[in-house]
Amino acid sequence: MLNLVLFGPPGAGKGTQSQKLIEKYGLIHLSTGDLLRIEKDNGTPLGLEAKKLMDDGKLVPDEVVIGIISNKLDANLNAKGFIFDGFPRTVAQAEALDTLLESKKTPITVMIALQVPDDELERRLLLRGKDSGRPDDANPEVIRKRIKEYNDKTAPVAGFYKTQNKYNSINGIGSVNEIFDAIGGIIASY
Ligand code: B4P
Repeated sequence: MLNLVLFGPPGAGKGTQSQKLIEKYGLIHLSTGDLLRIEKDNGTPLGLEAKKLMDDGKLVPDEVVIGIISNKLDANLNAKGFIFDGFPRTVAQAEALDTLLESKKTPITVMIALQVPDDELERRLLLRGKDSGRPDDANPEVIRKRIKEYNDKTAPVAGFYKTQNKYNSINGIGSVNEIFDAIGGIIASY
C-alpha cells in the first residue's frame, strides 16, 4: 500500500496535486477540508460546529477530524492506498493516525511537504476566493489567521515525520505539472 501525507500551508497546492495523484496511482483521496465542507453544506450537527471555526480560519477540534478519518479508513479496507490531504494538522492528529494505521497494519509510506512563501499563499487564496464561494478564502485577515494557525499548530507535524525518516520537502512554486513530477520522483524512490 502507498500511504502518502501531502503537507503544506493553506493554498500550497495540496488539493490541486491530490487530484492528479489519485488519477495516476489509483489512491483514495482523504481531504479533511473537503469532508468538513460536505458536513457544513449538509447542515449536520458536526458541520454546524465546524462552520464557525472554519469560516474564522481556525482548526476544527482534533477528535472531530480523527473520527472522520477513522470512518473513512474503515469504509475503504481494500484500497491500494490513501492520500492524506490536510491531515494530520496537529501532532495529536499525527499520533492518532499512526495508531489507526497500526491497527490496519499499513503505515504511512512518505510525507511530502510543499514549500510556498506566505505572500504567494495569500495571493492564490484570494484569487480562488473570487469564485470559490469559500468564506475562508475571501478575507485577507482570515487567510493570515489560517497561515498563523499553520505555523503555530501544523508546522511541528513535519518534525514528527522527520524523526521517522519519512519527511521530504519540495518547492511548491512552479507549474502544477513541474510540482507533480517532483512528487512523482519522491514516490518512485520509496
Ligand atoms: P483545506 O480544505 O485543507 O484547505 P487549504 O489548506 O486551503 O487547501 P490546499 O492547500 O489544498 O490548496 P489548493 O491546492 O486548493 O482546509 C480548510 C479548513 O478546514 C481549515 O482552515 C480548517 O478550519 C479545516 N480543517 C481541514 N482539515 C483539518 C484538520 N485536519 N484539523 C483541523 N481542521 C481542519 O490550492 C489553493 C489555490 O492555489 C487554488 O486556487 C489552486 O488553483 C492554486 N494553485 C495550486 N497550485 C498552484 C501552483 N503551482 N501555482 C499557482 N497556483 C496554484
